[in-house]
Amino acid sequence: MSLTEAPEETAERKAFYEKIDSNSYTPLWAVLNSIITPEPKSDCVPHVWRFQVAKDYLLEAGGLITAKEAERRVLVLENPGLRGQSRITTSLYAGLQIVMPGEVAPAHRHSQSALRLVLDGEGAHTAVNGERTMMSFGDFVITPPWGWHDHGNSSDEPMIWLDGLDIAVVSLFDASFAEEHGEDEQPITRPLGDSTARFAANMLPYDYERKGLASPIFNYPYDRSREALEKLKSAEDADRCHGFRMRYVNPLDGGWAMPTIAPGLQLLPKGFETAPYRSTDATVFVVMEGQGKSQIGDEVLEWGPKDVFVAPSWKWIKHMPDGEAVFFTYSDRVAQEKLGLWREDRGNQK
Ligand code: GTQ
Repeated sequence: MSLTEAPEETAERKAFYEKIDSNSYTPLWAVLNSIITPEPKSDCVPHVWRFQVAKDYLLEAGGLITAKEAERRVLVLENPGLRGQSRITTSLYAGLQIVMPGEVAPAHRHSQSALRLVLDGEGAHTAVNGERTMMSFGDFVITPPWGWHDHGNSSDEPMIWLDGLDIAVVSLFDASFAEEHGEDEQPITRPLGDSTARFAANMLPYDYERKGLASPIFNYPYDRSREALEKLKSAEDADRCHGFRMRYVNPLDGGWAMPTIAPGLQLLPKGFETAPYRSTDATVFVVMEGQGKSQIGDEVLEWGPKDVFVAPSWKWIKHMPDGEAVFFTYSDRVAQEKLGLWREDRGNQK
C-alpha cells in the first residue's frame, strides 16, 4: 500500500467493490494513486497548430455557414489528448474565429471570460458594454465575464483572431450562464478609445469605483506592448528561462489583466536558447513573430508566424528560436495563484 501503487485486487475484494458500487460507493485505496499524484499528471499533450492549415479551414468554413447562423464561426483548437472536450489545456479553451467582410457575430453574454488576440486582417471591430474597439495585428482585447459582446467586420478582408476562454474553469464549478441580447449589435454609447483614455493613460477617473475583477482596459495594442519589450531588451540582460517577458496587468491593482487567465508577451532575442523551465500552468503560446523550435517534455515542435502551440503542466520547456521571436502567452497561472497552487521550477542553476 502506498501513494503510488494500488493494493492487489483479490476476488474477495472485487466482489466487495461490486456490491458497494451499486449504492454509489467506491474504495479510496483502489483510486488514491490516480487522484492524488506525486506530481502533475495530465492527458494534455504538447501540440502545434499551423496557421496556414487553420486559415484554409477557416476560409472553407466561411463558405459553409454564416457567422450569424453559427453564432460564432470558430474552429476549436482541441488538445489531441483531450479530444471532444473543447480544451487546449485542462482548464482553458482556444479557438480561431473568422469574421467575413460585412458580417456580424451577434451580441450575447456569458459567465466565461474571453481574450481576443488578433492574427490576420485589419479593421474589424468588437463591441463590449457599449464601446467598440478596432482590431489590428497583435492586439490583446478583453471580454469580461457577463459583458455584452458582438463582433463585426466592415473591412474588405476576412478577419481571424484567437479566442482564449476559461470555459473549463467555469464548467468545473458548474457556474455557466449565457444569454442572447436580441439585437445583432448592441447600442454603442461611448466613443472609440473611451476606455483607453479612462484607464490606459496611467490615470483613472478621480472617483472611479471598481466593477468586477477584469481590467477595465478594453484593448492592449500590440505596438505599445511590443515597444515595451524592445526597450527592456536594450536595458537589461534576458532572463535565462523567459528571455524578456512581461505580463498584461489590470491598472486598478497591478494584478493580472483577467481574473482567470494570465496573459503575457515574451521576446526571445536572436540566437537565445532558453534554459529549461517548468511550471504548473499549462501554457498556450501564440507566435507573433519569428520561427524556430521548442522542446516540450520529450517532443520538439517547430513553429512559425501565427502558429499556436501548447505546453502541458510541469513539462520542461526549452525554446530555440532561429532569429528573434515574440510569443503572446496565456495560462491559468492567475487562478492557480489565487488558490495557492501555482509552482515553478527554474532548473538547478541559479
Ligand atoms: O466570441 O463570444 O471562441 O462566446 C467561443 C465562445 C468565441 C465569442 C468563442 C464565444 C465566443
